[in-house]
Amino acid sequence: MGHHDGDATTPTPAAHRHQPAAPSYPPAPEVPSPPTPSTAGQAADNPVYTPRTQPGKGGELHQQPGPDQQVLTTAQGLPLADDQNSLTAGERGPTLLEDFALREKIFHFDHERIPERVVHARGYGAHGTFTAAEDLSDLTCASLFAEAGKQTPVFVRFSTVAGNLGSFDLARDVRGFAVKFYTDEGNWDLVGNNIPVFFVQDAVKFPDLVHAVKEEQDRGWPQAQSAHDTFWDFAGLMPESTHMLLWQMSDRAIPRSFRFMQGFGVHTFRFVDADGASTYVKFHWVPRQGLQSVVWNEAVKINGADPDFHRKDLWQAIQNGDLPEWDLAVQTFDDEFADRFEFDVLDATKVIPEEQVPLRVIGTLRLERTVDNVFSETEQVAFCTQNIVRGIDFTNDPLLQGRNFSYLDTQLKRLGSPNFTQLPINAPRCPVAHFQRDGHMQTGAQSGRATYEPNSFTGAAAGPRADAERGYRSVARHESGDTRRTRPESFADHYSQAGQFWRSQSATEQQHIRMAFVFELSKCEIPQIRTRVVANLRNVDEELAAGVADGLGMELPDATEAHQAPRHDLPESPALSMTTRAPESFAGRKLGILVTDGVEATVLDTLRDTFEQGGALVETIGLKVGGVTLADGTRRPVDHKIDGAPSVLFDAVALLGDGTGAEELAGHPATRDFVSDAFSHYKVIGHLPGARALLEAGGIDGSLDEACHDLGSVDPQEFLAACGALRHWARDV
Ligand code: HDD
Repeated sequence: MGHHDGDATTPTPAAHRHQPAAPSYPPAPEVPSPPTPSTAGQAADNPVYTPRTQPGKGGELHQQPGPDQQVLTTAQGLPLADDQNSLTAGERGPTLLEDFALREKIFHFDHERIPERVVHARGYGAHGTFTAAEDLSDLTCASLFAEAGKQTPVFVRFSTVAGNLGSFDLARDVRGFAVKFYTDEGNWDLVGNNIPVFFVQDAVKFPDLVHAVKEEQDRGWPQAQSAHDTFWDFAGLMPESTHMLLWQMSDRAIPRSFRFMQGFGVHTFRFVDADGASTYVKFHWVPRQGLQSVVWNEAVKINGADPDFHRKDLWQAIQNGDLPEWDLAVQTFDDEFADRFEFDVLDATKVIPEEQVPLRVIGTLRLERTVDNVFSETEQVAFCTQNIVRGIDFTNDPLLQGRNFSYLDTQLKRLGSPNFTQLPINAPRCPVAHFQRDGHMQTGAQSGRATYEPNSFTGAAAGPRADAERGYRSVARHESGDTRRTRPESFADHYSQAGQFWRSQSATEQQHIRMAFVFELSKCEIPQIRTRVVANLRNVDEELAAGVADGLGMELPDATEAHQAPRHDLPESPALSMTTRAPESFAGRKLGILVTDGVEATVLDTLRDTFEQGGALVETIGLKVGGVTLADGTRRPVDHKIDGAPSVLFDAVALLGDGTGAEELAGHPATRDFVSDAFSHYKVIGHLPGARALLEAGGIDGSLDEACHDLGSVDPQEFLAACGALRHWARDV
């Protein structure tokens, strides 16, 4: 007697031979036809369906179904009859191993993830163009700087450092600013940060630094935060990190957007001219949008309200055609300057103040296009500091030398094959000719018989051959000395520039730095860890150390004995303050309009038009996302429901309310937070007389100041101009 697994439907021989003609249950769901391409910004020339394996928007290879490719296939190209049901023995029977389509689909899914980056795991990228400003041949023979107006495609990836791939964007952290230039003589990767100095001087300390800042191994937290014992333990024991700590505690570590931050190559590099003569160079990215950050309390709330705040901001700006730009500027200097400069130019914990060596703008980067596929492009992009081009060379900075090993090594781990250079996002956009062969995932079928050079098979040139004239040549430099493991004395001053940075900040910036130290150290459970950091800070500035000790409620400890006595006479460097590069207008920033029933349509429309014409983004927020009923009885949808769009998501806010509509909205708890947060985050606020209930809900009706504008009497243009200022720091909150 046959055994059936709860199913009496033993297949008849006939059923073995024939698949049922009628579709099985459930049927393939009906789906709407593809959306029509949006006409906004770049999307206009980006049809939803592009032909299979045709170059994409940027020339990369794309595998997308074309309009003629309506049939779903396996990875082998086999058309599928059913993608809703596995192949089973009988209606309720076991799934068959024979189901190759099921196995292929699940097999591929099982292998979708690759290791995330050990640092800078969370990032966001975009394509753009670099345009050279001038012929730089007096300094470098790098082809991308050969003539004014020369354009080079680039891919940029911004990132946080400590957090995992799925962490939030507004962590207090350094931001990565990595740029891949696809030059006509090979790829140049300038892998920088938004802070010009680093925590440690020697690459050998990097794993320790990263272990200290990441989640603690015995508990698995905190995520994407430096505010914990192990980080501050390491920092306190490593006085060379002090300068960087000042930057990290500044508002630069909580940028408003990737678009509003500077970038730095950090190390001293070399420019090399056609004759082999070299000049030292430091690279700076200066945002044309200006510099802007958020305040800490805002950052904490943004992370809850919109953990993707930064990536969304970049995506939205580019989609709207508001293309962000950065000038690439250099500081160049010779050995004579290097010798007389107070610090060692090979020490990555030091800056060269702009007042001492001014910036020279040598080109502009513009981000123009978001990626088609975040994994293929942003995740698989492989930056390597060792990727340099003719005309650029390294220095002996020990941090840089170690990086040159680490990046190549890590790409093999992440991407799994030395052929990662063949991935479209990593492939050079110039001819490539070498005899590297085979390896996992080799995608090129390199032809010919000889796989070495010189050879007798590839013609008279026996090549491709190296070319002493056109090829890359390292700068000839004389090195000597005994092998040793010591840090040079010229790297020994760990505090003087930290003090210079501190003294160069505005009063508001200083206050934020002090508060950040207090916040972070308050999260340390071990008192000695706090004490050691404050003891180090006494070598930076007594007032800072006293303020932090006071904020922590602790006695001021004795100053740490410094290996080299700190100098307190370095002149202030205004360029170190964000205030000297503040945005000039509200362009590129976002106004949130809280709107209720009963508001005049013209008031709403004029405000929106004025801001949009001023280059700003405008979003509306109401009680219900379905919209509000305006005074003339028309319905207007809004972009957000009140609890989904707190004021932390906007640079300035307008409260457009009227009568019972305003009262109804004022009764919502999220409205109270919206208004009171906008005020306590020093934002410019516009309000209609009818919005009184909203001001009252936020508890600010009695505290209105000159940055709170009565939109009943103030012209929208004037309000727009007022919003151009960053924040109303003078506000008493
Ligand atoms: Fe690093 C990633 C920037 C020191 C080892 N680093 C990475 C990224 C940026 C930086 C922007 C992300 C690149 C991307 O978007 O894919 N790193 C810096 C800067 C440093 C620095 C500005 C100091 C001046 N890094 C540094 C040292 C080491 C590393 C000293 C190792 C000895 N960094 C790495 C890495 C990463 C990396 C492990 C992780 C993922 C990757 O490289 O591609 O190799």
